[in-house]
Amino acid sequence: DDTMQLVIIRHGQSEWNKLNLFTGWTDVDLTQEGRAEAAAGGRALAEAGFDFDVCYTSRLKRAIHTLDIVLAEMDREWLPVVKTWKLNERHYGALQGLNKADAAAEHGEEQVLVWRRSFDVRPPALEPGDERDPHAQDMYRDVPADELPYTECLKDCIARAWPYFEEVIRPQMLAGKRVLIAAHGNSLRSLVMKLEGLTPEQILKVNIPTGVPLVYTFDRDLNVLDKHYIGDADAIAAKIDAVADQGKARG
Ligand code: DG2
Repeated sequence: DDTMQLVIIRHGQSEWNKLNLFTGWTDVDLTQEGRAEAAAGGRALAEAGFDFDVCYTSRLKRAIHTLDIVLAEMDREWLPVVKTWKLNERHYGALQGLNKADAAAEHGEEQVLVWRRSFDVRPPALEPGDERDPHAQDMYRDVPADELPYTECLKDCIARAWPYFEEVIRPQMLAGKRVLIAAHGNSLRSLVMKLEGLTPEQILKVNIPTGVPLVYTFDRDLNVLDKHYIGDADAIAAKIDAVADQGKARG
């Protein structure tokens, strides 16, 4: 077989997804519903006959725990897992902790759409020394200070996530390894944009549902031959719409 497969999955619902807060690099855990979504995703992969050789995730616990749950459902806890900050969620800057619907009521839905989905407009940055500053966190103490962000647009997220994919993950795929990536809405949109060759206008409309495996099949040159979510189409469409609607003002 001359094709290569890649499965990507966004973490299940997090505590801040549930509260509808901009999350970014805030290290919140999964909710009970999020753990159930991850388990359902793992069961669906096992039932569809998927298997993996190596897994990648971010340094954030909502993605790590999702991967743990998926692998447990597949009886594959023993697989190698690489945790990298390069697959962290896009840093949401000073928006982290704000409610998305409140932000839409205050600044307008258009502005919130720009913050959430524009390709190259950065959200307002954290001030150095802010308690949310990743430079002050143990979990990034090995990362060169000038690589750690105070805010990121999608373009910035691509600038770290895509080279990681090209230099670390793609060679594994070319060597015949079956790869699973558990990450985040925007770090996965970064990969999707590059894998599918989307324009900024096209990626603007892409929303990734929580806890649903997305399967890509490629030829050896990484051209996409097939792409499909595993699960009930209507339920997945509803989840995608719910993500898009998080930036609407209430009522
Ligand atoms: C969400 C994505 O990230 O939010 O940072 O708030 O995937 O880790 O829950 P995730 C966040 P949107 O860009 O969809 O608002």
